[in-house]
Amino acid sequence: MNTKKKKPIVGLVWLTQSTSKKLQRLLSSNFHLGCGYLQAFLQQGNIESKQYVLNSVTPEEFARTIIADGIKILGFSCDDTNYYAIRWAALSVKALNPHILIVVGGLTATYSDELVLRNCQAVDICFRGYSEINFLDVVTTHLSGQTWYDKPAITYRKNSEIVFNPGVKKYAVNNLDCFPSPYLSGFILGEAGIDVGISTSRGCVFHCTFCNPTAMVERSYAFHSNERVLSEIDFIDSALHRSGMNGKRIMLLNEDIFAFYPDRTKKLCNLISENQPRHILFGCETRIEHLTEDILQSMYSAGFRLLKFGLESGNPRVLNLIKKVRNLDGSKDGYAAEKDFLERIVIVVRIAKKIGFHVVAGAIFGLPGESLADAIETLDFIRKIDVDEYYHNFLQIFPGTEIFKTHKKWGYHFEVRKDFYPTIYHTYWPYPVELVPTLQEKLDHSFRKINLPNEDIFLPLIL
Ligand code: B12
Ligand code: SF4
Repeated sequence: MNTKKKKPIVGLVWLTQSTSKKLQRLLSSNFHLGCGYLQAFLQQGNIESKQYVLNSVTPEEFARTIIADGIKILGFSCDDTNYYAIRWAALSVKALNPHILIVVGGLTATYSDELVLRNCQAVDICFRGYSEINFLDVVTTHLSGQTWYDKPAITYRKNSEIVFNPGVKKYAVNNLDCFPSPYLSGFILGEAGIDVGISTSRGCVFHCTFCNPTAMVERSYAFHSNERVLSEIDFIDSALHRSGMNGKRIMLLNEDIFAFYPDRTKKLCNLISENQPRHILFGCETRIEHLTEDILQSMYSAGFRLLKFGLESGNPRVLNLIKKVRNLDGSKDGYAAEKDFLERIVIVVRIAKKIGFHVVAGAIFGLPGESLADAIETLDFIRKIDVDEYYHNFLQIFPGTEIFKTHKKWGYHFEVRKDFYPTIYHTYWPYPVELVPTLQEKLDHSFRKINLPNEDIFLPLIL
């Protein structure tokens, strides 16, 4: 039997925001869960791939590494904050070898496909949506010397025209296990799992007008099986144990609404409790309004300590305008559902804190229909519910969202930034959001040490 490992033919890169000054043009990258999923699926088609983890290299050094490795197809995971760096890297690679096929995937490739292809001649294809199946299809077709022009859910340049091939973005519900695990397939090291995190589900069924991940899957939701989740946790925990790690750290679940389906949450948490990991505690982002004491207890017993939720606003009218709670006009019933949502938040935060969770709320300012007074009402609400920490963002309008289409009606203005740095789009808000004060005492501090009874935990980077 020939046990020699084949050389990778596909390279995947997730460039992280550079900490260097813009003009230094240095590239760094890290393991990316989505790229790990792509690798694991490529392996099923006998395609070898490599994920590049880099630290402050120049685009030219990066390009030389790619060429030296003999990579034939190079894929970048693209969000609005790393596109400028992808352009440096892609142009450098094409300058050394114009025959390497360069593709981008992820949210920005999905929604800013035309903009990316017009702006950067070095990018050949944008993959739209979750891409395991489509990527393998294009890769095998390309490597066999055939044309991929008719493949679904891609956008590409043909001569000077941009061609948009329609395609299904949804995946079969409850069938996420058809995508093999990046960990169990050996593409992300077990020890790295504590920083990279795992994903037990994909998608979200809500209609928040500012959110593009939910639009990417047409508001559907799918799970991995409990068995698969337990195997990944065990794999990561064993690797941490072998590495000699002491104590426990929080690992984040990389999904939008982990605890949304109570029966599933409870069952999964009970199974984790039966076989407690030695080194892993969990943090998740989720909607919390439906959580009961019973479910929160199950989560805590399983090792969940960090509970993060998007409040967005403490004002019922604004909550209705952004469709956080429902996709109906709330003015007809005096915003009853939104008021109920806020009341539930008060109750659930109280219970979660009593149980021992570290509770973090996220707010967004500059929301449609919001005034400075409404923003201050949100801060008052956050103070009232007494979360452990909060963070706030100013609304950034992303393509693919409802607000991207209706922004003029609400008095927003946005532009594509010159040089696309540090993000592609910049939003200008209808009121001066910089006047929104901060609750200094409750600011979110990534990596801050938190004190939980009998435990000593460092929070990982939180979104
Ligand atoms: C986990 C996560 C992180 C982790 C990443 C951990 C890791 N190492 O993998 C951490 C915490 C580090 C992180 C950081 C940031 N994140 Co983040 N993150 C997420 C989150 C919650 C889940 C992503 C995930 O793992 N999904 C599961 C995997 C399987 O799916 P996936 O990554 O989408 O990949 C699939 C497809 O997109 C596609 N695909 C992706 N890449 C590629 C590449 C190729 C070549 C192809 C063909 C296909 C393809 O195929 C993949 C497999 O199906 C998303 C929310 C979301 N639902 O997407 C936000 C999200 C992507 N993050 C976001 C942001 C803003 C950030 C930060 C900029 C935050 C900040 N201010 O610092 C940073 C910096 C990112 C950077 N480039 O430096 C935004 C992006 C907004 C936008 N529209 O661009 C999101 C959507 C959250 C939000 N709702 O605002 N993030
Ligand atoms: S903001 Fe959260 S709840 Fe709203 S649609 Fe996006 S993922 Fe779903």
